[in-house]
Amino acid sequence: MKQTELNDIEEISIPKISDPDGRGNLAVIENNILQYKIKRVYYLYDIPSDATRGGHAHINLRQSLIALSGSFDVVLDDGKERKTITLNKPNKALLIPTGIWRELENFSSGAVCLVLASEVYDEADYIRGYEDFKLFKNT
Ligand code: T46
Repeated sequence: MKQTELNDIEEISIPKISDPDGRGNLAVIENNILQYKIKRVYYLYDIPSDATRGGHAHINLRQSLIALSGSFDVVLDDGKERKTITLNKPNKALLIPTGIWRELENFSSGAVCLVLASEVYDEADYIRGYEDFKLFKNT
């Protein structure tokens, strides 16, 4: 399996249609812009501002995170380096490949995180311990 790194994380612009009559925006995900078939959709909401979600990596799962409403920070770690990306636009998707540790924090009031996943839920796909993740990455 390819050893992924922070450079493999992509921020994808979701095509947006602004209504010419002032009725707002419509964003559409189609034509394989996420580069995988979506097998599962879930979302995080009503998250206390001091809560952290995530805190794990995936072996086979790829998924894209979208701040449908509000904002939150995504801390990303490839075993060597860390970076933080703030999501706050409903037409931006953060595509996280396999083998990247992620933590979601600093949720604003009313934030909703939509997740479009490449696989159905499988607990066996999770690496939930950071030391196990370092072993997995051999770093
Ligand atoms: C990720 C971040 C952004 C299910 O039964 N089905 C599901 O599809 C999911 C995602 C979770 N669950 C169960 C498993 C746990 O008993 O829901 C409970 C909470 O799951 P977890 O602690 O993994 O939730 P988060 O928000 O920390 O992580 C989730 C995803 O699991 C993860 O892949 O990247 O959202």
